[in-house]
Amino acid sequence: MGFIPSPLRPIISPKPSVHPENVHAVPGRLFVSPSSPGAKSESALTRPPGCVIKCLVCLFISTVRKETVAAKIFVTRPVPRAALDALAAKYELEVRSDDKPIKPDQLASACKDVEGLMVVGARVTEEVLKAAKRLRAISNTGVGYDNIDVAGCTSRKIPVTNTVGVLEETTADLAFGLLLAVARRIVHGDRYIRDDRWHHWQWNLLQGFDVHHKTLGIYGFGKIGQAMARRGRGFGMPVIYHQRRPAPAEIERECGARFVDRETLFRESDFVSLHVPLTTTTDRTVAAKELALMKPSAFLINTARGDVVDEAALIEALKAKTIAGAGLDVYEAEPRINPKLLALDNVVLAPHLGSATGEGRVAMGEKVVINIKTYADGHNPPDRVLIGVDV
Ligand code: 8YV
Repeated sequence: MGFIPSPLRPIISPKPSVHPENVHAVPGRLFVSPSSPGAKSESALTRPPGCVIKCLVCLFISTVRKETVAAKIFVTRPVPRAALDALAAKYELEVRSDDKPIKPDQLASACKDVEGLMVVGARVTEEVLKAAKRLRAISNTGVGYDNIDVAGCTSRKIPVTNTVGVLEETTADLAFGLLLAVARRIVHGDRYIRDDRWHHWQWNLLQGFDVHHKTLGIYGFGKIGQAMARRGRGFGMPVIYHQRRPAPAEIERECGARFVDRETLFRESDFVSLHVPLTTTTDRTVAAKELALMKPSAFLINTARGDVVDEAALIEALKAKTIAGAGLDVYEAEPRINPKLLALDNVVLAPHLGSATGEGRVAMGEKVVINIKTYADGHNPPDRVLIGVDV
């Protein structure tokens, strides 16, 4: 199916291109219109694929009225320029220039007359969906989509996409980095030097734990878990994993990983790395019981979601040294960090940096563009999130 015109937002003569030179520098909102007068009218953003007759009528009406029509997309934060340019060539964009979370009521009011929503670190709640009467598609910039009321979107026939396939290796890099940092006390060492406390080499100075050839346990063996397994293999680590069902044999072979039951994973691993999505079943799935199964010399690494772990139980385990330490990138109430965590010496903390590389961000932006354009062109977007499907 070709493009489908929008009956919703006629723009009689598109404004000239207003490409953001530097979206971070623009106060308030930045409005970007389709960049060329020939910009195609859009699209399935205004109607789900299949409404051919209605759309042909719309095409007729808009042709007769000699109007160029563009779907409007709201972008919740500044994203890489290339992605904005690509979208601005076809759609009317409104880009929020503030790189901070947007409040639900502000998002609700920003979404009132948009057909597309590019979500960057924002929550899409029922309040937002209720207000966004024209919304036809949501593209989430991230793999996890627990920030979006997918059930509410599904009941309104609003497809949701994520950015699968571009940030798994990047996130696994950070997970393995946290693992090394906490086991080998790299952050402690850095602090030690900066505090001007290093005056001579010492046998006992900042002794950590070996990583190589230790058992790596992966909880959640999706693409990030698999990328983590490959890193472990490079360090000569036996890799075990758990998820609801074993992965296909060829994936196990390629990652050198062995399926074990949940209890074995916590009991036998020297490092447990969490890679499950946050769902109602994984909410606080790592609690006192699981932590009690772990060896006193074992470490917990969490780059998944803070709510996957019962943080109070983790703090207790770290305090009592029933586990050796933790490397965390995500938190129950982020960006607020429990002060008890800050007081602990056996934990390395990162501020949700899993996908935070220049290359990663550009790739995420490209993915969003592909998803929006594919859907707008009347096809199923490649990264469509399906409700009830486990990652
Ligand atoms: C995102 C993430 O950058 O992809 C994910 O699931 O956690 C992050 O890397 C973040 O969610 C903002 O969209």
